[in-house]
Amino acid sequence: MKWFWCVFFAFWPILAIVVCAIAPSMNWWFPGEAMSPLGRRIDDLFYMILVITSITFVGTQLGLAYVLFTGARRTEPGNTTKAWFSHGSHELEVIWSTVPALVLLFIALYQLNVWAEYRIKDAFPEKEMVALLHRLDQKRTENSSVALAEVTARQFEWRIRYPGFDADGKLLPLMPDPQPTDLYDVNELHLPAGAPVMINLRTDDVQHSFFLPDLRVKQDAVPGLIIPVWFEAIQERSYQFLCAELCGWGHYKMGARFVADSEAGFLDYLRKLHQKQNDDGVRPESDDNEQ
Ligand SMILES: [Cu+2]
Repeated sequence: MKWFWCVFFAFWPILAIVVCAIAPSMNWWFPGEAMSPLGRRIDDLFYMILVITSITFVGTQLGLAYVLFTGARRTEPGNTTKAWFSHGSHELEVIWSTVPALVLLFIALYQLNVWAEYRIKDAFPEKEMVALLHRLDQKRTENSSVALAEVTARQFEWRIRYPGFDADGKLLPLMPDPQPTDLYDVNELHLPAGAPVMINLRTDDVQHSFFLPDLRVKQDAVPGLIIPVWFEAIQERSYQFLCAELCGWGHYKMGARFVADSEAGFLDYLRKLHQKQNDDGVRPESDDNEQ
């Protein structure tokens, strides 16, 4: 029976390692390659931590297997090795406290820059974002926001507000409060690809979470807060846009689309929204009717 338990406890870590090793080929891994430059750096951090934890895991499991099998062998009949008692080892305890502490400190310091760029507003690539707004020929004032859209989560949809156009057809900046010229859409977020873009994230009711898995962007939408979120899509295409917070019975309905357009395509999309929103549905009467 003792050999059964030895094999039993050695089997599960081996299975865990095998499952981890085949996970990428079975599609149990990331939802494809990261589609944003920051997402790639986040993946690199993930892999670095995975390597550290894998080495630790394999090491401790080998230690466990060694103790199990040698212990079981010493209870075999005919084995005269005497049991010995340990009162612990001060040196070992210092080592296994200091090494993990140093590893954690290293990870904490190593990821600081990525975290800052991702979350700290002062580290956002604001220059590049403003350059994009100039390319879009946006009418800018000194304090105008660099956000291109406001995304408001509510049970159970994503409401998107974009700035509209002035009388000359020039793109306006996004204002904190809704404007008569603003443009709206639901469950479809369009933004330019190939440059950092920022949105303002809000929620109307409970806590939701803005999640672009391909871009490795996830940010909670918290009642009462307006949270700036930036990202950069590498490719012009459509991406999954989900809610990652169980927000009520219709949580599953908050699957939406994020479409990364070319810069001209984005303006076209806004112009189409503008036309749609200003269309009263009345068609001019045809000449036949006039007669
Ligand atoms: Cu939600």
